[in-house]
Amino acid sequence: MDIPDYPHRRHNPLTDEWVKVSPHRTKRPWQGQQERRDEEEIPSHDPKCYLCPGSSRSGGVKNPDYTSTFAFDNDFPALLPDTPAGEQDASGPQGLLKMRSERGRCRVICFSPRHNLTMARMNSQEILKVVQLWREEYLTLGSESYISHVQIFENRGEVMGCSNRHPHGQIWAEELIPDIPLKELTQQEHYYLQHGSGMLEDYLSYETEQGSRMVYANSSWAVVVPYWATWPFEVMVLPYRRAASLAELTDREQTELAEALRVLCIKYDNLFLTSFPYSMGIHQAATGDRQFQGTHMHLHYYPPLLRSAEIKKFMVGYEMMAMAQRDITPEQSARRLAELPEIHYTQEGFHAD
Ligand code: H2U
Ligand code: ZN
Repeated sequence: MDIPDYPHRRHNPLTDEWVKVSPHRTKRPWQGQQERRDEEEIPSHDPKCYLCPGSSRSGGVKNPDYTSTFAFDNDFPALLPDTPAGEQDASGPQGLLKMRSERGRCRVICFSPRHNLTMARMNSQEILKVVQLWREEYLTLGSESYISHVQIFENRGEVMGCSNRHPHGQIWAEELIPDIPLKELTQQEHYYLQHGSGMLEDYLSYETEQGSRMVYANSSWAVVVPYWATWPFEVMVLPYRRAASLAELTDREQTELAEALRVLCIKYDNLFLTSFPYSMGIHQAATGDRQFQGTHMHLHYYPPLLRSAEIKKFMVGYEMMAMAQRDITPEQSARRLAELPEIHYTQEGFHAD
């Protein structure tokens, strides 16, 4: 019996959760002609956009006339640096109800002064500036004594609830390590203590040799559809060397990360000939006293699209109540992404097969 052809579940060793795979439900999920969706003309500068150079933001602060990247404190931060410390001893029956105050800082980072760009249409040099900014922000925020974790993320596209199309991301730096990174750091440390090597290092060696889930690689980075991927076209971007954080990346690794992200974002746009939505997040070393062994930094990309620019995978019903589920297998997704051209569909020289 060939398990991958039948309904099965796969284990995610980073989170210790399972995902259900139902490959029989979609033999050919990408059959049918794609409609090329040319974006309506979007200006490179929008005076009404609060992220554009020279614009006024809520609260009246004016953005500088920045020419590359730009970071600022979020005007509507979810966390505040000066919240008084406090832990309310568990109350309620058997101490069931717990509460803690939490301090932190929220930042917004603009990837480019150009309102109508996305990473898929930025060049490697421009993307490198974003990588360098992520790294600086991680170092600066992480060096604050009370900050234990720096979450860098990007929420792209209207279907993801992104409020503004200007290319940007966010950073939430906080006192306590959030649940998902904490789980991944703990799982990696357990593996390291048990085996004496990094979980993702070993995993990547296996994937490189095995090949069926590789999307792209250069000499420092790989883009892989994880064996345990949940979202239809989810990928993980990770360095071959077990760098714990952006802080540890060499110049060459930073340059090659920019190139890997450029190619990935182009492939994503080419998949459904649309500006591809996703949530991206960087998982890396915690920045507080508690350090975890075996940490291998990586980026997760979770795109919601399933079959076209309009047809999206919903994580509802069974997924909300029981566990994650997917139809198309990670191997099918990886093959599809790997075969896509590295020239953007709006550029001359693009050929869809
Ligand atoms: P999203 O599009 O990913 O939601 O990010 C936009 C962020 O920008 C959001 O967190 C902030 C919002 O709080 N913002 C400002 O900091 N200043 C503004 O003038 C408007 C929006
Ligand atoms: Zn703008």
